[in-house]
Amino acid sequence: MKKIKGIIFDLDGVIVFTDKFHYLAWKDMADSINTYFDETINNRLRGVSRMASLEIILEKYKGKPLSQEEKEALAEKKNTLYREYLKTMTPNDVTQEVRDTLTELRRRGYKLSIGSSSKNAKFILERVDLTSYFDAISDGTNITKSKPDPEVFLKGAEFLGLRPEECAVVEDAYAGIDAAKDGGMLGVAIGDATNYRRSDYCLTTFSDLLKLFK
Ligand code: B16
Ligand code: MG
Repeated sequence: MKKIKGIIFDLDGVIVFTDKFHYLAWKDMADSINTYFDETINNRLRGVSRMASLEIILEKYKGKPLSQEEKEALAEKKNTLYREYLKTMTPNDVTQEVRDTLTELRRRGYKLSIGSSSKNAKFILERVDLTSYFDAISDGTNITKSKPDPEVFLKGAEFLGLRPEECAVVEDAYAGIDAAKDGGMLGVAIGDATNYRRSDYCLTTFSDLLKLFK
């Protein structure tokens, strides 16, 4: 654990919980094209990019074939509604435990980055007043390949000026742990990802990070 100098955090499912907003916005979009969508399908969208999420939802679509333009319009429609929900977020949507843990990790000398598939990551961080807690932000706006590709975390490491093997990734999604491991980083799991065999360490609660990174 000594060589770890930077910690890269997934956003949705680790720092904030916007699953319910994703669900409501995708549900609205799916209803508009008479397509079945439920919470189980929503769980498969964790860490997956917007367009890849749409393709998963369209597995249940039975209408006429959709052009790329129509698909992009559907994704845009979902995102517009999703951002309306995001506007209801406030600093109270981040726990004191998360704030204190991030502050203490930084005090201990670790460099911190976000590593999120979301193109809305910076907007969310502003809403919950968390931008200043991080040294770098790698998100859906600076990548061409989504998790499980390691790109978002490799960029995060690069933004921190560190090598991949000097970084740990904190993730809630299997696709995120795959991305971390395939990128040569330590995979620290919380939530859903604690059931995944590729995870190196499992957290019961966010502040367990302070036991892991002394
Ligand atoms: P957007 P993360 C991911 O964020 C979400 O888990 C996933 O459900 C979403 O589809 C993806 O971001 C893209 O989000 O539509 O806002 O660009 O977990 O990687 O922080
Ligand atoms: Mg996540």
